[in-house]
Amino acid sequence: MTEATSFDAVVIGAGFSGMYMLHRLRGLGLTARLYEAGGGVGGTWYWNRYPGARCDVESVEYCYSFSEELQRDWDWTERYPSQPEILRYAEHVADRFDLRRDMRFRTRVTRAAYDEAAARWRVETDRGDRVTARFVITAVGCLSDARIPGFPGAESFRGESYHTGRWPHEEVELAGKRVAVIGTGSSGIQVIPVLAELAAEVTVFQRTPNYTIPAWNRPLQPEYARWVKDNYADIRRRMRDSLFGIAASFNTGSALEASEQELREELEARWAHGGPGFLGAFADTAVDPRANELVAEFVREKIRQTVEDPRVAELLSPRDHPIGTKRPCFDTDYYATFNRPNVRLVDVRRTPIEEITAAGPRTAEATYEVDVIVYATGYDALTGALLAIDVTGAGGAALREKWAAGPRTYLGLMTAGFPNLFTITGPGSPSVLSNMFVSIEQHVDWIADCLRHLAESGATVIEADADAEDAWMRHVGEIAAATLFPRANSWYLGANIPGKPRVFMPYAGGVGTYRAACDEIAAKGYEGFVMS
Ligand code: N01
Repeated sequence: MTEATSFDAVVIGAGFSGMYMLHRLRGLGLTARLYEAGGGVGGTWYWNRYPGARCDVESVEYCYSFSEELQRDWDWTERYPSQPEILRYAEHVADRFDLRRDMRFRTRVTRAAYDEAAARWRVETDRGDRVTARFVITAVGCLSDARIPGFPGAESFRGESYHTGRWPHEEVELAGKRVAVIGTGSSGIQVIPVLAELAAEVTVFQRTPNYTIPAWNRPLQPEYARWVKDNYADIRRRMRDSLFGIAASFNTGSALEASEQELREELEARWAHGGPGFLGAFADTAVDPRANELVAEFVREKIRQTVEDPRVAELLSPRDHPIGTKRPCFDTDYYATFNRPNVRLVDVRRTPIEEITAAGPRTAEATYEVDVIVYATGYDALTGALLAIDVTGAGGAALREKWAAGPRTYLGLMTAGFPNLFTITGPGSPSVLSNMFVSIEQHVDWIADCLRHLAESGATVIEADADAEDAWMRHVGEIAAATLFPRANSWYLGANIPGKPRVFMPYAGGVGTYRAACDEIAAKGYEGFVMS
């Protein structure tokens, strides 16, 4: 049988967004082809196999809600799900909904060009596929374009090097080895304590210290899991209406108005509970630098209490950005790891890595001889994976050019000039500021409803209106400007990628508010979109 080359929709990416999108497209009776660069489903969780990789949203909240049977049948085993368990879940979903038959793995979409005359997208892949589709839906992930800084000499290193986001599928032998870890974001903070257990020596190259809150991971108690399942409807509703898509309670009170005792009690209680709820202690920490400093200092005090060497404790203490303005980290034994005799910390803010020699990283002060280099150096976030595809819209306009000064979207769902192209959790939507499952399901459901509306109204093309997009981008910018987010050099702003425009990319108004805006726009006949 010859392969079909014409579809209603092409979906790019087999992570949790692409999988659910494919399922919804089928439910609408549409034909679809899904391309995936990796060798299996799971997206982030297919690639991020580094030791200690674990989600920091609670397992019972980091999963689909669209199928009552699925959420009843699946049993999580830990408070926070490990990467292997999340990958098993992704594979279970693919099997359960028979998704793989429309997927093509190890196939990277290289080009998507809109043919105005035909009102269809022409899609090409690195394996020579040439297909057309009415709609293209990108589900390429927000943190999927792994980046290693261009250190001179990196290729001359005679040991092994790995990026956390491209970790090998085979076991990496670490026993007895000397390991360098470059980067102390979420990935570094998760991998370092585990490497310290496995390897002979770990040298951590830190440029910017991060605030990290204990995760207090533990086995999931069966009674609690049962309670969650019995109360899912209410829990999911709370998550959808929340700021960040999680059920943890976020207080509305002010840190500045709290007495010293109230402040300490609230922070201690949230520290003891662990996880993302810590930042929900006081509402003004996100907007008021003085309130923020009270919480930041509480964390620094914890660091001083944990880390035995005061010099190391000070080096680990963040002072250059308010807490919560970079993606918060959640850890298992991160600070205590620096008390181990086989772990040392190198401050590359003071002495940057000048090159990677055959023996290992060299700073102005020393060459560090190692057997393995682990790059926990992050991603070209939110736009990298999408702009890696040569996307051209109406009139042959290139997306890379349109977004040269920063991404521009309407609701993070579409970008003007690119008809019938949808972006799941695109820039301009809450995406990375939320539990991704909540944002993914909301986007996929919104897109599916929109496609049904198009079919019912006899239209075949939908496009964001340029004025609506401008207004939305202003709104996204205003909300970010009212917070402390712009004060950090974070990947939210593209600050980690040399030359990337400094634009705060996600929508910071919360998933509940955002959902209401999307629903209202749909209810008004897709206001701000043009259909033909
Ligand atoms: O990447 P990052 P990540 N020289 O960009 C350093 C999600 N995630 O992979 O801060 C020296 O945060 C860089 O230093 P600086 C989560 O959303 C989730 O850790 O730029 N250092 C920083 O320390 C997260 O935010 C989970 O000064 C250099 C580090 O590399 C996102 O993914 C787990 C350098 C990069 O940190 C990305 O996290 C993991 C250089 N030239 C990831 N260049 C969970 O759910 C960069 N660095 C648990």
